[in-house]
Amino acid sequence: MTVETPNGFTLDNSGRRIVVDPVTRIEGHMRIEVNVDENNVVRNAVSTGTMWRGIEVILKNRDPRDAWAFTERICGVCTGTHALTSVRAVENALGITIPDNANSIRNLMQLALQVHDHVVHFYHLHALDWVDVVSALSADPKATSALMQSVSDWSLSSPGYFKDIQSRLKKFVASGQLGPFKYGYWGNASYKLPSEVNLMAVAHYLEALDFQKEIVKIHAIFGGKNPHPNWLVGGVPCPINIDGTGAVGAVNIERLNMVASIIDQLIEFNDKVYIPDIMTIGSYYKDWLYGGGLSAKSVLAYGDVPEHANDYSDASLKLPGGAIINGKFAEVHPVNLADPEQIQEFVTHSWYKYPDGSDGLHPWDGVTEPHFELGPNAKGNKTHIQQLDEGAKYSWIKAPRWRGNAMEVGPLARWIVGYAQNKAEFKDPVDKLLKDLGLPFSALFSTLGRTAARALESQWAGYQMRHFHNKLIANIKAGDMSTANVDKWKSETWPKEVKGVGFTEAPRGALAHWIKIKHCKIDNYQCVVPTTWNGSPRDTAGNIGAFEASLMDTPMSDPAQPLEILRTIHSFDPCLACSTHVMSPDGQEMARVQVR
Ligand code: NFE
Ligand code: MG
Repeated sequence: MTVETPNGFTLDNSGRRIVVDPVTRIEGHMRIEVNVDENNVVRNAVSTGTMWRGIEVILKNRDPRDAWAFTERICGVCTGTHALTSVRAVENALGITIPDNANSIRNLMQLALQVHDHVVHFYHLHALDWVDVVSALSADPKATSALMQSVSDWSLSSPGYFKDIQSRLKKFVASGQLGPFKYGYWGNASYKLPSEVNLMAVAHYLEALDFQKEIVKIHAIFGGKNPHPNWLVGGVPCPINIDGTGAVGAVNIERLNMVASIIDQLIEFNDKVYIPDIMTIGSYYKDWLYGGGLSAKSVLAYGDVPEHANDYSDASLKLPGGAIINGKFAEVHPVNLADPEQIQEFVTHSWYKYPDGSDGLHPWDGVTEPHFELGPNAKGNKTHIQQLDEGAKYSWIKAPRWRGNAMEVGPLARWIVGYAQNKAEFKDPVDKLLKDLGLPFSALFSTLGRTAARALESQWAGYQMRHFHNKLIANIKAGDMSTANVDKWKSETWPKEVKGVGFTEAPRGALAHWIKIKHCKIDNYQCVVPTTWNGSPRDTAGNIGAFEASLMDTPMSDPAQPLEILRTIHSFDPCLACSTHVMSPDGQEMARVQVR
């Protein structure tokens, strides 16, 4: 049957159905189903979150000042970002301000997360969709060294170094215990890199694995630990004690110098490894420009990284906010999260129930009531679902919409918004990257574009970290040691009923929490997270979500090896732990790949 969606896609579910479950190298549990035509081109796509957690429900009646610690446990990957969003929501509700130092430290922590998450995503969750590890075994280490030295002056580039890496890889393969490399589709025709590029990328996979643990020390310095650093309503929970005396764990000059050194290292890694790898690998996949989906139509960002403490206006936010709909890039709409007309969540195709008569609900009035049922056309039984029924409820992810539109969020969305607003710091690197690769502007709206935007953002974030570190030092030198305002901590001063919203740009995209406080307790708490936007199922009107849209019209070289599906879905860096935050009670049996 063929269906036209309101957001401009033609869905045809008459061809062969292919099920990928679970999708691996992501956080959480997800399943993708597609129908392919006789040429193995995707003509219908169904994306579903297969777990339920219920954090929003757990928060009811708790102290709003504790909400950050619960919401932070939504995820250990985008660690800290839910806590930051939560303290901002409570501060917004209660009119609490934070000191300048706290703003710089929060930005340093959030930007450190961006770099850590983007580096780990590219090398450890996504690169193997493009890089054939087995092919690296046949590379010439000398030629690999020459290649590396032609693209970067990174110090780890000698023939001996690559020979060593290759020997380690050979031993690993000979042991038969392939670990994370076990289920790759090695040798698939969609892998296009010469052996030397594969070996270079494998070396960087290992280097990034080592390096990522350095980045998170920034969280440990300011927040006590990682994952799940500590946060505080009204500031940050770390005193500054510059001469090293006083409180145990206080931030002193030695710690601040360590942060500066990690920032220098991550800037160098971005400049000399991550960006050159994107350019080198990208140059072999210039023809693979699928997966654009909603990016060319409707993108959304809330903005983040305030230059000035307590100023969340567009003028202060260094990451841009705005909404673009139906490909009209000349018009970037302002986003108001408090406006019930703008953001609504739909559950027509999600395993939840709304009170009678309601359709889309604004998060302040949001309801999280699980309601698992399979549609009449789902095939299989309760323990082994062979096929979901996308005409009915089919996901634990709700369907958020901006003015009724399905939106893509994430690094690419942010960079498109910045580009559309003519901001040089976003426009120039995109133009340069496209020019260097010899690609047209339209190439940005693709799986590759999404992956490249993330790398550009990692680079951008490193320089912003240097800026906020300098700002922090200057402020301390000027005599300001304050890191928290606790003047409004006395709940007797709070209004009886009040509500607030806090937002951030998490690594995967726009994130907001809405809170309603009644008699000093949480009355309602709703999180709408990046993967809820991107991984959303159909809504009441029939609009498909960003993951689903991105898979449409993609040709597959071998549907029994759904590498193309993984490439595109991984380019969003999905996190189902975040998006469902709320498993099938029966626990569905998980097949790796089923092709019928
Ligand atoms: Ni669990 Fe998260 C991010 C949030 S979800 S990773 O980034 O918020 O998409
Ligand atoms: Mg939610």
